[in-house]
Amino acid sequence: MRSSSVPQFETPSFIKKHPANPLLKADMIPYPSVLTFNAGITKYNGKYVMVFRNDYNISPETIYQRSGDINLGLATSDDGINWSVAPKPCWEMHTDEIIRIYDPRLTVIEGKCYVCFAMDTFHGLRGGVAVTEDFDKFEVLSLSAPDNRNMVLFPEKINGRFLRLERPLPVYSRGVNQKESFDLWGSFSPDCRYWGDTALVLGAEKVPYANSKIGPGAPPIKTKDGWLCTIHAVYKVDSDLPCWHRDWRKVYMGGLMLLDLEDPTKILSLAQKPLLVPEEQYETHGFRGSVIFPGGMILEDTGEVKIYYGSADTVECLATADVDDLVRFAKNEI
Ligand code: BMA
Repeated sequence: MRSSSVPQFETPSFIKKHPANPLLKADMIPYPSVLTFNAGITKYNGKYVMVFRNDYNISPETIYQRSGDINLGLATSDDGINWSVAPKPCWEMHTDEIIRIYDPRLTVIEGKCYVCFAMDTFHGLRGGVAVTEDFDKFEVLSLSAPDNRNMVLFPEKINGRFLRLERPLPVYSRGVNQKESFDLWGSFSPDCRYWGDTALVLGAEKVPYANSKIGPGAPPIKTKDGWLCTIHAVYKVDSDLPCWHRDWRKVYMGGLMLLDLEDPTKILSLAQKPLLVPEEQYETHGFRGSVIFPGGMILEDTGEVKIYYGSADTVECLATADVDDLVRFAKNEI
């Protein structure tokens, strides 16, 4: 929800929000489903593949307490626009310690599909990396210490090592007014199991359209000018309500930056304006109004880039743009 205290951000005109939006919604899911959003999308074995977050077992009374169950659903497509949903969810984790996994991100590296995911546990939020070859069996390779999540993997190794972007949530070390000012970090790994050489990539204070936390968006795509990398950025509208409160007021926007090809923990350029702003009805109204959460980005041979995003924590949507426009926008040339 917008208020007069929110600066009037707008999506740049070279971005086209797809007329078929939302591409995925609960009534397309052949098993219990209330919210279907924050999907990871990639191309794998000639098809578009989507693994989406499916919230179920929630009622209007409990929905705002985030107390429902979540499984991950699978959908495939020949064109990236029309999706067929598999008859059953593909993955769910629930144990005495694990509450749920959610917000998958897909990256194909050397023929295998890696899935980054967030995990709520009774002892904190963890970020996980798993690998699959059939979207039926998932091998968990690593789980972070709490609190961390929003992980995304680069689609190729950097100097022989995997690189992931991530968003730790350091609360204890932040002052009261800053306690949601979380930043975007990067870590390297030889095998996706052991992570290190962790470096700060982007501090939230550097993002002009965020006054709160930021985090990685979709797995980056490679261009000749650098790695194009989306982020999510949060603008808080004067309210002290916790984010799970029914009357919370935060705007989640998509942003864009260009990272160095040799060392992607270095930013070449950060777009000073947001890339995706919630404006359409399906973005401003839903379980959480005014949320755009990018999770998938595909560069087509034509130069078109498909950017998939969770919308209002309720449905999954698509925006498209030309790769050259995206690069120019990241460089603040348009
Ligand atoms: C983040 C995560 C996402 C969600 C977003 C907006 O903190 O919980 O899953 O889409 O908030 O509610």
